[in-house]
Amino acid sequence: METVEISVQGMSCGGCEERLSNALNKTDGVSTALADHVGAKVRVLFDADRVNETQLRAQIAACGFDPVSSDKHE
Ligand SMILES: [Cu+2]
Repeated sequence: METVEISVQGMSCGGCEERLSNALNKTDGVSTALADHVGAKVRVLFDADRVNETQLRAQIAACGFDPVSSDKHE
């Protein structure tokens, strides 16, 4: 499992957090996604053998949000 924190522009409330978290949680390979509209980021715990960060970013964009440059890996 790998954790990535992706900066996301465009979330303005808890509803946005929920929409993004739910979409990512439904994505194959994602274990847990936690969006934070105040911090403008989403933290995703995922299985790197099944999904990659590019796909996560595409999923974020598909929700109507804007994934910014990658920063933290753990
Ligand atoms: Cu909202």
